[in-house]
Amino acid sequence: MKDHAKKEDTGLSRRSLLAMAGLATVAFVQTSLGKTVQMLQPPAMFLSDDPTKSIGAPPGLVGNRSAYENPVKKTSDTSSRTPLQDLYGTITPSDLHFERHHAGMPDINPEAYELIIHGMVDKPKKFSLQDLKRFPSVSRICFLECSGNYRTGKETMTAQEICGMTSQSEWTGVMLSTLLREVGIRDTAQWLLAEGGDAAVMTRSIPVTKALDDAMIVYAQNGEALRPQQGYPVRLLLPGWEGNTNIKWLRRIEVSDAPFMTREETSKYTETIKGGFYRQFSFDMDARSIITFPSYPRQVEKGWIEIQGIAWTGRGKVLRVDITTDAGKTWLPAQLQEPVLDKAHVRFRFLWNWNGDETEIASRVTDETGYQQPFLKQLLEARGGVSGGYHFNPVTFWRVKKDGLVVLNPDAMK
Ligand SMILES: Nc1nc2c(c(=O)[nH]1)N[C@H]1C(S)=C(S)[C@@H](COP(=O)(O)O)O[C@H]1N2
Ligand SMILES: [Mo]
Repeated sequence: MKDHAKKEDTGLSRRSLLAMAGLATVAFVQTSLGKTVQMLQPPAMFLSDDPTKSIGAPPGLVGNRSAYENPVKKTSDTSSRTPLQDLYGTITPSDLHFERHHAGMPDINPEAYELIIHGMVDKPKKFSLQDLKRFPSVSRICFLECSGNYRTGKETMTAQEICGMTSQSEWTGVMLSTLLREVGIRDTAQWLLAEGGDAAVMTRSIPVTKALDDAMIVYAQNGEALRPQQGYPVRLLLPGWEGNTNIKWLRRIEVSDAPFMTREETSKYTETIKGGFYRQFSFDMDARSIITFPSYPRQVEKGWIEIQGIAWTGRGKVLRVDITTDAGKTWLPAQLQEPVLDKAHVRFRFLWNWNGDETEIASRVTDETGYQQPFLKQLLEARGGVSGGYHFNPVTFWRVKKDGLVVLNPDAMK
């Protein structure tokens, strides 16, 4: 009460108090009564309004992020990246989910929406959004990653810039197998075409085995309707498979006995391999991990540091994540946050007592199939010397400089 009364008496404006905060320890403040008051550095309570002394803001129709927090996506004309270094846990807030649009984001009226399933089926059908919601629903947490998720080249790069095209949500919808049974998929069917209703009319061929395994037709994300950026009102979700096969704004599925050889699987989304060959239909996302704390542009102090990051694999579960704090000489297992979900981002933690010497830190994941995240050198060898492109997932080394600044080592050839 005393402090509150004092503030009212002097009539100090919030602005003058805030201005004082940035000045010397002694300040002269003009009050509304014309008195000049000399104050030592004002107590913390004076710098912000004391929240216990007045009624706070009322509840609103939608919540909002604290005005003190400002995680943002990094955008280009055709994509945006999740700020991995600013996040906690494993669920990506929906408004920070990465985006990749080949021809912009369409505006689709859910009332007019239809999904057509036809081809090698007994009863071709059109499903409205309401029709889709009448089928038994399923929810699943999994990551979605663009296969072109790799950037490098300089020290001053954030985790977001390096590999921010991976995000995780809880998705809700209907199993694609349910719909395929509904239309009577024929035994001879081998592939489906999934087609988007955007200006790119994006199409991919999907093997029936995946469609009947864990493919979902999703209409919700993190408890609410799918976001327009993620394919509103309906997208295909293929857990663990490269982002581009997860067709957004899905409008048509055609069942066939052969792949359709669309532009996205002939001129695009193939990888060079040794000997001048190309790899096609590389659907699974390989295991990958990255330390997100500490990472550029953080500066750390000597002593205990909880190294943290995320690891994931499109082939099942993460088995282990190993950490090096001596530039790759020795590796020790990190702790994995339970539950470790299938085809999902997992958070790992590792306690490190930094002695202040310059060093490099890195994480390396092994998945349950035994696959180990490759070092850059191994990947370049396998790809005939070509860096980047699709499915490029090298171990990422951060250099911790003597002054504590953490930067990327862009050419870690360990
Ligand atoms: N219809 C349609 N589907 C699409 C795309 C698109 O441009 N059009 N982009 C694909 C690519 S390349 C990726 S990586 C993912 C990205 O999904 P997101 O924007 O929800 O993160 O959607 C895929 N599905
Ligand atoms: Mo992508």
